[in-house]
Amino acid sequence: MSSRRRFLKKAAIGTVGITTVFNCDQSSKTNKTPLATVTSPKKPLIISTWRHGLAANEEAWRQLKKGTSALNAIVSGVGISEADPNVASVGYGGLPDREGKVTLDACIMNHHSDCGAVSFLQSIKHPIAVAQKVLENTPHVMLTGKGALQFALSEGFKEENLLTEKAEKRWRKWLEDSKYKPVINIENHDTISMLVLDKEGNLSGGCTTSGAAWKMHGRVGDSPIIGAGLFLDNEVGAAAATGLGEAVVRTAGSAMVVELMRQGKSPNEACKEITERIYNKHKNHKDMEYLQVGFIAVNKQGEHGGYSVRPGFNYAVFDDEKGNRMEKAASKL
Ligand code: SD4
Repeated sequence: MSSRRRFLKKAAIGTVGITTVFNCDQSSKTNKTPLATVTSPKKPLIISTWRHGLAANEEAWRQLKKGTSALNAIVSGVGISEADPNVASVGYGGLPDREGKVTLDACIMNHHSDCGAVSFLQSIKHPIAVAQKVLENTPHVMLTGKGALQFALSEGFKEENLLTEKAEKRWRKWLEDSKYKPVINIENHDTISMLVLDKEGNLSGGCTTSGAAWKMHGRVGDSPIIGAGLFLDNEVGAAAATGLGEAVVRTAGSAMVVELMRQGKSPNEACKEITERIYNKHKNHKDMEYLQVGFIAVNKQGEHGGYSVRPGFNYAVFDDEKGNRMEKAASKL
């Protein structure tokens, strides 16, 4: 037998050996988690960023229980925040850019890793629903600006004014000295990211925002970028971000959280490690002064977690056992 064939044979025997060890539950001989001790997943489970995540969870849960697909449940759930004029960071009522324009970013991803996104979209109240149409009805993953609007109109969405009187008033006030200084997000009204583990144990997620208030016209944050604002791998887990998008894009935040879960970290540990990495990378950065980033994550076992740079971040969790409630995330500072 050639040495190469002998090597392959040995490798194959090795693999069978590991499988046998697992089947006999003698896993202490390996450092992998034995299948037998994986707790049965809590499902369905929904987690969403910030306090307005409670209302979003409520609606998504109602949809899931009716048998609606996870993706449709996400669109309906975060659609509550998009339509709420009192949520100043998502959809209708969102704070505008420097020019007084409300520009929206959103993305959605299913358990097959299919995704759809829109960025710099104006005049459409439900960007998450347009992102879903990008996923379903185009060969692409992201449409932006005018092209995204054109596509939305072709799908039957209607243009409307998204700048509420209240948001316009705040913009006019800001114009008085026009200082660009992102406000650290501690007031529980921010980008909504939602992660779902459905009753089949499949993961999906969505993220929608009006982005940073007073941003430059044309600025796109992390929220529509798969890997930054949202990422999932149905074999491992899902993660999503809120906060200063530039910092999340620089570090491929959500994708990194999922990778750490793949390596065996819990959702909490994974969120903490990536948040700390972002903090360390920004320690001497001009953005440090207003750096706030928070992550939420869920794994296939239905464990969830969250962590942020600064205190104040929380997320809404809905499961059968405890219903809909807020969880406080720990923070670095
Ligand atoms: C952005 N990440 O556009 C969004 C804004 C946000 O919490 O999440 N604020 O940068």
